[in-house]
Amino acid sequence: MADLGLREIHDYLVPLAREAGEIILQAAQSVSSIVEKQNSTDLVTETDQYVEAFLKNRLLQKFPLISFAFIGEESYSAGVQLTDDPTFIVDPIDGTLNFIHGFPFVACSIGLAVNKTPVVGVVYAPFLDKCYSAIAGEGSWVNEKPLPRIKRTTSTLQQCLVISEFGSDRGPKLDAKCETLKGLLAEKKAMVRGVRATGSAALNFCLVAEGCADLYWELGPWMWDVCAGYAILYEAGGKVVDGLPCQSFEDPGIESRRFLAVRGDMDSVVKEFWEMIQQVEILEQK
Ligand code: LIP
Repeated sequence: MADLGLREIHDYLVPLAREAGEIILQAAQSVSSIVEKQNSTDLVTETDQYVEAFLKNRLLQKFPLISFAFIGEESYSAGVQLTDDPTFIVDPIDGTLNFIHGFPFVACSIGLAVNKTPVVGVVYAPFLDKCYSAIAGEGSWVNEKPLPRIKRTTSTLQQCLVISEFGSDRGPKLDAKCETLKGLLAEKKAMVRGVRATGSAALNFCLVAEGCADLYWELGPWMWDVCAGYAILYEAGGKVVDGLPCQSFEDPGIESRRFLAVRGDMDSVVKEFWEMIQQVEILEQK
């Protein structure tokens, strides 16, 4: 991996993400061309497409000698497979709905995966001017300052601040998610301290990495929503387990679309969380 020059790639991606952030900030002044994808909560704008094309061109121009694949949210078409080859995985605007409304949890997320494992990640939130980044084996940073390695872990679910999202699924899956969240908020035996939703999966990973939240649970995000955040979380000492009850605490991988991101070794809390999940058979459906 070292011969890929991960440091050089990281150092190129940080200012590139900031440049993309500038485009996003400018465009936010008059958002136009909002198009529905799956439904009226799953949206795309001209800016998403513009920023993705900008990033793709710049990445492929900069690294022409190494054969990188590219997967981006807006140019992805069903059937494209993530392979073991080095692949840039990009969400030009994670939190598109927030972008449209001016809710500040918006991020440009650029990850590099090798063997399907995130090895470099940059998540830049232009409205907050926060840039999270990481290189596998070298550390993680926020605004270029080292992100302290996670020390405090919680031993019970009751002590946790949880992040979750409703996503764009409607119908029985949304009901099952809501039932689960209701249990987390109301059940006396495992009542968490609170549940938050930012609307950006990439930033949710960073918030757990930074220690602002203990758990992030979401079923549905795609690899571009999570790839960069994964690298940042792992380098800060956190990890990802299956978002649905499972026999092992193994990482389900960035393509799984079922994530429970935690601050380090919290296996007993993970078990408690899994027990709280309602209507698992509905949530398991693809
Ligand atoms: C969004 C995620 C968010 C999730 C949404 C959506 P987008 O990404 O980051 O957490 O709940 O369903 O996937 O579409 O704004 O890039």
